[in-house]
Amino acid sequence: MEYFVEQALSYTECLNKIRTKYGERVTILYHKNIRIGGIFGLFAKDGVEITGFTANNYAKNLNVATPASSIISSSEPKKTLDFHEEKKRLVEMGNAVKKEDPTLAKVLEEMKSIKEKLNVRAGDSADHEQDSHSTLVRLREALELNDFSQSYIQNIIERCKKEISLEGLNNYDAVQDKALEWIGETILIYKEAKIYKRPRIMVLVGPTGVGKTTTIAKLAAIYGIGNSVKPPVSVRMITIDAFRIGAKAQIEAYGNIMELPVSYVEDYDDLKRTIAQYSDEVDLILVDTIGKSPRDSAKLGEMKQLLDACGPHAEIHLAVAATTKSSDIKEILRQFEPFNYRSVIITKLDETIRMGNVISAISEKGKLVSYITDGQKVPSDIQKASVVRFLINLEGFHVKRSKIEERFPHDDAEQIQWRK
Ligand SMILES: Nc1nc2c(ncn2[C@@H]2O[C@H](COP(=O)(O)OP(=O)(O)OP(=O)(O)O)[C@@H](O)[C@H]2O)c(=O)[nH]1
Ligand SMILES: [Mg+2]
Repeated sequence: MEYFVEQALSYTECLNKIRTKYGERVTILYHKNIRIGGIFGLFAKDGVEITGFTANNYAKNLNVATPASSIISSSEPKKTLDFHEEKKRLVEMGNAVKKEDPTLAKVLEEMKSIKEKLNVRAGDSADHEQDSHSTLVRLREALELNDFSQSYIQNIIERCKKEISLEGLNNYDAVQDKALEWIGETILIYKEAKIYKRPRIMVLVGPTGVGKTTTIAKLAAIYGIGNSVKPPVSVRMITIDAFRIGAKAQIEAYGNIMELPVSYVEDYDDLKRTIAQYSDEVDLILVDTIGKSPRDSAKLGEMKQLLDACGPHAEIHLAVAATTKSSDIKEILRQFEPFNYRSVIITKLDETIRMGNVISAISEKGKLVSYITDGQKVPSDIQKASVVRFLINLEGFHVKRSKIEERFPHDDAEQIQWRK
């Protein structure tokens, strides 16, 4: 097969030229009117250009008659077409095009890539259309207002695009309700065991000044005083923070108010001995620690070794202030990982109206939240963490409380029984 492009002053003249040059069995692809001759665009005449290919090889290879409409003339008899034969030959022909006419093959490749690009653009523009939908723009703004991390926001937006139709996006309230539900699903709540091996040991670790000691005092009160669903249990407080000025006085003051003894320990052996001594007489031991910078891994390592004295059943909980930046919270969650903490206690919720930073970090790291504290008052400013509490605090969201409570029921009856 050979492609040709021939020009002449008329169509008939061009056809005759082609017949003379290539014979009768040629296939015409297309013709167009052109200007022929002249110098610098002057004196040119109207003419015709015909593009086609010689059909001899094609017909010979196929062993069938080339369609009459495109062949100028054919003297050979037509043969019956076998389907499989033809398929095979068409494939061969395609390969022949590639081999014999690299220019045509290149043009085909080029067309293919343009087609692909057009398809991608079509996809892009549909995506863009959804992205710029007023509901998603508004939702993104509401999430940003609450300090959610960009990756968290992106996940919510992508989920909206995937799970809500374009028509559905027109209903902002419904989309917002869905988004709230999805946010709620990412908040994992720590569930207390129903039965603990006595004594239950709770240790609080965390960065400096987040409210560990205050929270220890609040916990001591919750468990020591008890409430309508939880009978009081016998509590002791231990601190390994007795040497900093004021630290001892602070926890001692709480101990005195609640009439709960406080012990001071210096090292591993001391801690082990004190716990062993309390084991027979108390239900709950609360251990307060010295705040550590998450960047000081040497000091964190030392404290980890000391806390090993609490034994394998001790529950370590990490206290983090709600006022911390999302990226810093993630770093804290990571640096305290060697302590194998069971939950995160979010403190100082009263000091911020934005909780997206906390929600993003804990959910992206898959951590459970046990308590939230929202004030300096001991013991009242502490609550068991609940999804509802996080969601109703969100700024710029119209939260239907009853709907949220129904979706994320809070287990008020959660009660701790002590195994003697
Ligand atoms: N607003 C507010 N302040 C709190 C909360 N919890 C603790 N605080 C205050 O935060 C300050 C530090 O509290 P601490 O309990 O001493 O903090 P800490 O983590 O033990 O500090 P270090 O032992 O120095 O690491 C105190 O002034 C507390 O009254 C809270 O939930 N909200
Ligand atoms: Mg302290």
